[in-house]
Amino acid sequence: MNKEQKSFHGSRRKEFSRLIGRDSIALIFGSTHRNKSYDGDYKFKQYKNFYYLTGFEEANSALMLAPGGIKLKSEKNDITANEILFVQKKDQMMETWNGKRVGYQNVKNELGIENARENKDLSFYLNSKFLSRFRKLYVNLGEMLKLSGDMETIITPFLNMLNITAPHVEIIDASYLLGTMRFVKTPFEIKKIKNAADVSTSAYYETLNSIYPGMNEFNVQSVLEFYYRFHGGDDIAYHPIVAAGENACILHYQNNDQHLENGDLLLIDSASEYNYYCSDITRTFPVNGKFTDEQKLIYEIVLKANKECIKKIRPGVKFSYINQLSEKVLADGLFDAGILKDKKNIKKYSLHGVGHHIGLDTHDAVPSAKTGVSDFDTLKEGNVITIEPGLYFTKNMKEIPLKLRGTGVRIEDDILVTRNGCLNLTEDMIKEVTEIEDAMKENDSDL
Ligand SMILES: [Mn+2]
Repeated sequence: MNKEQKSFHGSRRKEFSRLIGRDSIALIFGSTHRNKSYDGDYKFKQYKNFYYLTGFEEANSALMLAPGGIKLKSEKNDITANEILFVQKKDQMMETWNGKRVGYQNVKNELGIENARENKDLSFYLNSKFLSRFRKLYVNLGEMLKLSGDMETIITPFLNMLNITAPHVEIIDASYLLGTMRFVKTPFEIKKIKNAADVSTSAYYETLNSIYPGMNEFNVQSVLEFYYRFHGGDDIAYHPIVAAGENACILHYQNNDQHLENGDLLLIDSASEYNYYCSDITRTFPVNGKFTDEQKLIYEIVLKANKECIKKIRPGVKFSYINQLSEKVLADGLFDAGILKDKKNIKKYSLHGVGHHIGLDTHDAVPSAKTGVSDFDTLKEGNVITIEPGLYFTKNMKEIPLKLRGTGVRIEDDILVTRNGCLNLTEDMIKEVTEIEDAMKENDSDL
């Protein structure tokens, strides 16, 4: 791990320790392998909060933070420790099959975390006698309950004795507090999100040139994902939506297995992850390279909402205001076009909110503005959010002009809130009607 990354994760541990205070202890578990079927597992993915604090990608690990210090037995003298990483034991055979393990002796050097032990030593601390010395225990409880294998074995006695421990130490899920930290991104994180956005952007351009009527949604998906990986993206940020025609009206459409019909629009909501950070992009293209007049009308209304919202983003502005603004632009646009008779009905066609925070998670695990806690509704420098207005008309909406039924349009960008305004991290992504039509002119089905 390079110095910059060590310093980022170190600063997160320091800040989290400061927030929980000297009379608290925190235990943040990393993820374990998850079985897919028989003896096959899903590709391993670290828990994002654990990654945030450590940058460590091995399974079966846990981080203990004790801002007030705990005594740790050492080979020579006992030492006072503020941070301990529990990791897998070195094991020649396991490493031959599944890859290298860092080993606790190398943690300080590799990761910059002061102390480390084997994960089985965690048992010594997971009991009432030890934990009762603290006023609060912060643990990623929701994730802890999903641990499997060796880690599940290690935590089971703790869970069984929870009724003995809990009256003495207040047990708190750490996710909320970590979410308050993740709300504002550091320059290190912004670079990663920008990287993810750049990988996605390149892939969209390469894919745009190979869309034509008759191909399948999964053809488009595969070209995109080929280029994510080709450009160094290490995972998809979320299951992609590649939805032609009316499929675009299913917000979390999963199957991506229908043919692209001449004259339909194709909605693509797909993006790459990069070093655990997500981007989130949606574009809507005409399958045959040219928008119909009706499609163009709807597309321009959504594009206007997208742009008007982005224009307003700066520190101090409320996310809920941006949401209202998006609805207003969409409602006004449809009303002026004679499609919407009563602006109050806009939600029937706009369906979802204008955006969300992105970061380690695509829908970033930060406190929700919707709870009405104004701190998290007011945008701050370092927030990264999506702006993704959309309009959706299903085939059974009899009140909508026939030519528009079976159409969904969404345009989504990733926006960094800067000191004086904002920066569109996906500004290189094509989104004007004429640009899209020009870029798709050369497409043909000989590919
Ligand atoms: Mn999104």
